[in-house]
Amino acid sequence: MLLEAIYHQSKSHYAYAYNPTTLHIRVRTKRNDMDNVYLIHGDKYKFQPDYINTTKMKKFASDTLFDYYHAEVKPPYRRFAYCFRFESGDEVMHYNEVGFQEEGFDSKEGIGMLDSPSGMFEFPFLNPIDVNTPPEWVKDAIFYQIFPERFGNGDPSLNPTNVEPWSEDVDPTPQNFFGGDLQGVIDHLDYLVELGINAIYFTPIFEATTNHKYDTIDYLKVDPHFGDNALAKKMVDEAHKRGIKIMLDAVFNHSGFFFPPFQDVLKHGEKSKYTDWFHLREFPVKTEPVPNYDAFAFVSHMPKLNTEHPEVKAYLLEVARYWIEDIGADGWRLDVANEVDHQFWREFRQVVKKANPEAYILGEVWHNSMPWLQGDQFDAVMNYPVTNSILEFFCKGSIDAQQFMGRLDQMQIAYPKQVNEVAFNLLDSHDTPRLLTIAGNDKNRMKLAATFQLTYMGSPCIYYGDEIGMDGGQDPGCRKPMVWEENKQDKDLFTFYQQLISLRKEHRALRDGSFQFLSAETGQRYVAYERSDDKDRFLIILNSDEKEQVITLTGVKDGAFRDVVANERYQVSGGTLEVNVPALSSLILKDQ
Ligand code: ARE
Repeated sequence: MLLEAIYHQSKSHYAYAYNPTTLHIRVRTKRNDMDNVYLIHGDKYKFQPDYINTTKMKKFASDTLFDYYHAEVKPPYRRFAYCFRFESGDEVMHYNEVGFQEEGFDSKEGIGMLDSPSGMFEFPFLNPIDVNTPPEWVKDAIFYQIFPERFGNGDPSLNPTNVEPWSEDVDPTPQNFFGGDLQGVIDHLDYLVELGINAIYFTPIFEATTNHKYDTIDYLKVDPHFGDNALAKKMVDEAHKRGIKIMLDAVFNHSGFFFPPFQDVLKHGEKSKYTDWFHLREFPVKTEPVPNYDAFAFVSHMPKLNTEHPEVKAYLLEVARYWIEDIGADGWRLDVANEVDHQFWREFRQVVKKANPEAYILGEVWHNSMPWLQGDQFDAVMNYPVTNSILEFFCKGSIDAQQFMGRLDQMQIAYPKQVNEVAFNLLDSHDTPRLLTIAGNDKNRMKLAATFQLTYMGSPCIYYGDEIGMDGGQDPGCRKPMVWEENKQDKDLFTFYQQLISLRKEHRALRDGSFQFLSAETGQRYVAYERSDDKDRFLIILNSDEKEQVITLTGVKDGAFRDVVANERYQVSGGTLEVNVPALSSLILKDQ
């Protein structure tokens, strides 16, 4: 037993409230080290032998070095004291906050380390207000990301000057405009209904100079090239009528160069009443050769806002409230979320959840984000670590099945379960090359990645145009205008997405059912996993290898299954299923 590998931390992603009555407790051990792991628990004010319970923990995740065990408990008095018992061969070890010892409460020496709760780990009290409770609807959401300048041109009278022809043959550049607007989105809402998505994530729609609008001038006004606030309200209402939620982009880390307070600073220097709105280092304020004020990266036209300043805070919090309460948006995606102070986000959450308790707060953080996910700031983050694992396994072939499983399991353990249930699982975005391009233009690889994404937990997001075969490299290449000519759309891909989306919508098991790998072996290029709830059971096998594979799954619960595409019958008996899966293809089996 390798004691050095054992890890637990109370009131963290290793011990958290899943809901107002349930605690989740996790512990880490060396991979394949333990035969059994138990949680020994009781009330912290009555931690006596007769009142102590033992719950067997389940191994629920593994990565290259470690196994992770999990138990769910419902402490009757909402207070909780606990320790662990590990069994490996003849060895037995107990572990509490003080450390390790062999004897437990049943030892001949007496109740040993369990006779007093003083050495125990504790979850002191389960207070409902502290529980991270993301909105329920997000579990069912299938997002579609729209970059508004490039989705549809519904009102040419709003076109910027020198607008390019709406054609995928014209290269998008950092500067050019194609004329997309909000009317263009309204005009195509029925297309999105046909595809099946039920939520839209918009990159910024507020007044700004650039085509991407991340350089805000006025946070309370729709960009005049996109329409006006009344049209935004109409778009939200039209979307809601069709069962589609709307999430907007909050760019609160920085403003644009032409944000009036920043212009005031440029004009009046030290005398400006807005000097504290930014992080200015010296006067006069200079943009060249590098800005002498804090900015997004080194981008001079994006001065960083001082979100600790009461006036800045009041202004931005009113923005946060306005678009949710008055316009009816259902959520905020927070740009450069990890560079804004935590206190600002805490107050932001209060304002947004007051305006609409069901609003979704999604942080743009590309890394492990636990400090923002404790229930007082974000509901979830853009899940780029999962994105990268999916792309590396299915599109690039740079990791094997076992590494893939380990990487995904690491994200399972990294966050509380309720966060993973609403994690924003994208495969590409306006900041990355398109999925088809990452897949080396191999549609089969793209389909495998999308199949995994749409049968995995979390909220999948499809970047506009992926569903009809659009390609494109890194920004700005990934921002071509949407292809609307039917003869140029890849209909096969559209139908593929449509069918998968509808399968996910029909079966809750594919959304927040349990997820269990059945096969993810070292050196292999295929994976198999089971998704199930009390109604349905799916066995999904994805072969990312260039060769056909004969795959034998063992330890599967017996039953009759049908292939959801070809409708062929499969039987699991004696816990075994043998299937032939052609190169670069998938098999989705549903129980009968
Ligand atoms: C423009 C050019 C780029 C050029 C850049 C810098 O297009 O080619 O590299 O300028 O000069 C917006 C526009 C971009 C624009 C940018 C600056 O959409 O087109 O780029 O403004 O004018 C990090 C941040 C993350 C950020 C990404 C891009 O942490 O917040 O970089 N994403 C958001 C939005 C962007 C937006 C901005 C921020 C600014 O989604 O669209 O850009 O408002 C690693 C790091 C991450 C890093 C990630 C990507 O994993 O860990 O921190 O994200 O790579 O680089």
